[in-house]
Amino acid sequence: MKILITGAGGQIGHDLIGALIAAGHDVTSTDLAPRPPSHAHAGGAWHRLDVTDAVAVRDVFYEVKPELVFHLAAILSARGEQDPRLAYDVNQTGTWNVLEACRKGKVLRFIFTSSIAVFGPPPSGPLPDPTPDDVALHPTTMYGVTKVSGELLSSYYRSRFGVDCRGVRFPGLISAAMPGGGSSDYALFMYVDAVRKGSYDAFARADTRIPLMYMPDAVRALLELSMADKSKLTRSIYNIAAFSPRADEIAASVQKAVPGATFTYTPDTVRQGILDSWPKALDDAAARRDWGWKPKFDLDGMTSDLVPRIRRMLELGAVLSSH
Ligand code: AKB
Repeated sequence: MKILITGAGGQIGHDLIGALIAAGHDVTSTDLAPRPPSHAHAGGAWHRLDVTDAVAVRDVFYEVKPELVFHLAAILSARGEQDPRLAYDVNQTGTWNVLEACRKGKVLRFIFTSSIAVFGPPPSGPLPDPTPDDVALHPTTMYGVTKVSGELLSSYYRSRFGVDCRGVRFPGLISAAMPGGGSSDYALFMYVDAVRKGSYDAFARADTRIPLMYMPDAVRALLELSMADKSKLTRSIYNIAAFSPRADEIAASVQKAVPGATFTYTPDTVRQGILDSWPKALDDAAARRDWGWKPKFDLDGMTSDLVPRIRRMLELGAVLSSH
């Protein structure tokens, strides 16, 4: 299948490109930035593309003629609060531009990557735990606001124009790749800094608990949803879940693989506020029922697979800043 990915230079693109190419697809990756060295192995074509530029988006779609689009381009929650205007432009206008290009280019299927950031505490009290697909959405960040809008636009383009739009609400994602401006990044840096420094001062409290997922499961979810039988799908956007550890439970898991690693907790007001507004766990019953979603990795399974990969990544000289 001819596939185009937006925002391919980020953490998800790093693993998604390789998985799609391994499955035999013809992949064109696009991003504002040139192909990063960390993605050099992935293969396929690479186009520079600013999703806020409607003409550029239209031209790339005209040239590539994709049948399936994975729309990953986004400014994440923490960075979005530093620059809400940029988050609005990339996430809102960018999604509009890509959906318009899908409509005009007769793209068969569009995959939207939403997030737990669409949720926020309702005025009536805390979110249900676990949080189901259908609750009133009260996001607290510009990232969350634009993800809600992207979900609604996806449903609109599906019913109004027949573009087969589907999507998942991702938990915080963890992998041996550069994260970019997320509030859930503390979880990855518990691994990275434990390996490279033997200690990590987390920007979240020890009792912080949000849904998390290991990247191989996240990429598999995208592949499975994108290939699922349309007649089985009862909705366009699905919660998906894996595990929901407290930060100090992640620390205990890391310590099994990196003995002696120590952790301290110095919450950052803005990012802690964002983390506290998110669900503690997600109910993903609809995804399990409709397209057979099931995660393979639990926390300790992820830890044993991830730590050697982080060691390799650091040996290869990746530069990651913890804050
Ligand atoms: C973020 O922290 O902003 C993202 C997300 C949970 O969507 N990783």
